[in-house]
Amino acid sequence: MAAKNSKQFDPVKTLHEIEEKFEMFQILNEEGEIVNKDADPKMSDDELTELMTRMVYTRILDQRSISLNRQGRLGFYAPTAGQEASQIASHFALEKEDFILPGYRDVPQMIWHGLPLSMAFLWSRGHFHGNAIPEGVNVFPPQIIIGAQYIQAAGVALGMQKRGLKSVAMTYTGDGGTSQGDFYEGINFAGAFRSPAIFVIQNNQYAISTHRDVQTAAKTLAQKGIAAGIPSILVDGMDPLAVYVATRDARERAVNGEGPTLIETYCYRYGPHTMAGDDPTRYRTSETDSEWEKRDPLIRFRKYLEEKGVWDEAKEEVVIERAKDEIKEAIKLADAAPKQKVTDFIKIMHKGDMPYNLKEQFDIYTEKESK
Ligand SMILES: Cc1ncc(C[n+]2csc(CCOP(=O)(O)OP(=O)(O)O)c2C)c(N)n1
Repeated sequence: MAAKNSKQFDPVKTLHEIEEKFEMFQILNEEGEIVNKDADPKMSDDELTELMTRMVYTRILDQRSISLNRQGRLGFYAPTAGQEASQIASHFALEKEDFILPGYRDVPQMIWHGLPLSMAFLWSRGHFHGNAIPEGVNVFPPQIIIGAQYIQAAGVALGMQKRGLKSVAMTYTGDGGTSQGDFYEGINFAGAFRSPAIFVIQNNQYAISTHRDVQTAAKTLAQKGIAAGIPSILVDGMDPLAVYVATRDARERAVNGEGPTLIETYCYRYGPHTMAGDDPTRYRTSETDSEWEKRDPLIRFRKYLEEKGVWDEAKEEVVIERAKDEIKEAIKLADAAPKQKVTDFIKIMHKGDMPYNLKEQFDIYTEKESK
């Protein structure tokens, strides 16, 4: 028979009490109504318009990227539709001097942080020019190793802290990423140093085909931050206003020396995991898909903005056309990039005298490429 818990401490009760505290933070409901007036960020009409513009643009970019991939004109691509509030509204709270450490699905945030779209396309094609991030664009190349960016973000944030900068390092992973050791090491390190990091978990509920519920016994992913001693919040990841406010507040705390924050955005990806061939109908039902589509961040934000009189169909059409034109231009630029050569790759990766074995390969490729 299990021993009785002492009167002073009941670990089961403590667990339940902590888990119950993680209520979903929401400001804008599915109908586009403000349901949490106290938390309304009261953004200006221009800010609201800009945020909607970026989300619409990003949805078009997703649609075009999927077509370009199918035509063989893009390489690796991880669809983003459904995650616009989690991605774009969190980024909207950042400043240019902040650093982003993205995962492979976070290309939109990189673009809104200043990465030229043509470079994102080159990255997708595996062209090394896509990783030569321009000076002043504070983004890391998208991380493929699940969770690794969490440790790197803790390091970047510590560097900022040591330099006395008033900026933050923000990183993103998925629900699956929170099962990795790197996730725990990253949040623990940032917590211990109270460094200015913002850790976002985009909980789209699936790590490829594996549901979040079989990855962890934790009721929420946000509560994982508590063990690291850092403020943590569960947010409706389909609500751009709630995601924006959670990130804005996290940034404010970070630059005021109050340390890191963990944000779980509860959301959904409409498309497949990547364009490499997984079939979501094998692990999700069309009923669940349509339930989530009703919570769409663009639909609720559009309703809210139309009601306020700051958005209409004509405005949206202008954004859609602009996005299509810019995507066309960016693909042309990517097509015009010089073919990558092994010798260039070696030159970029190696500074100074080459060891003999590398030199041997360099000479072989110099010869091959001259033909
Ligand atoms: C360390 C590591 N293990 C496994 C993989 C293979 N892998 C690629 S994506 C993925 C699922 C990640 O899911 P999640 O973190 O929820 O992010 P999402 O793709 O949903 O955005 C896995 C296991 C990898 N890239 N890196």
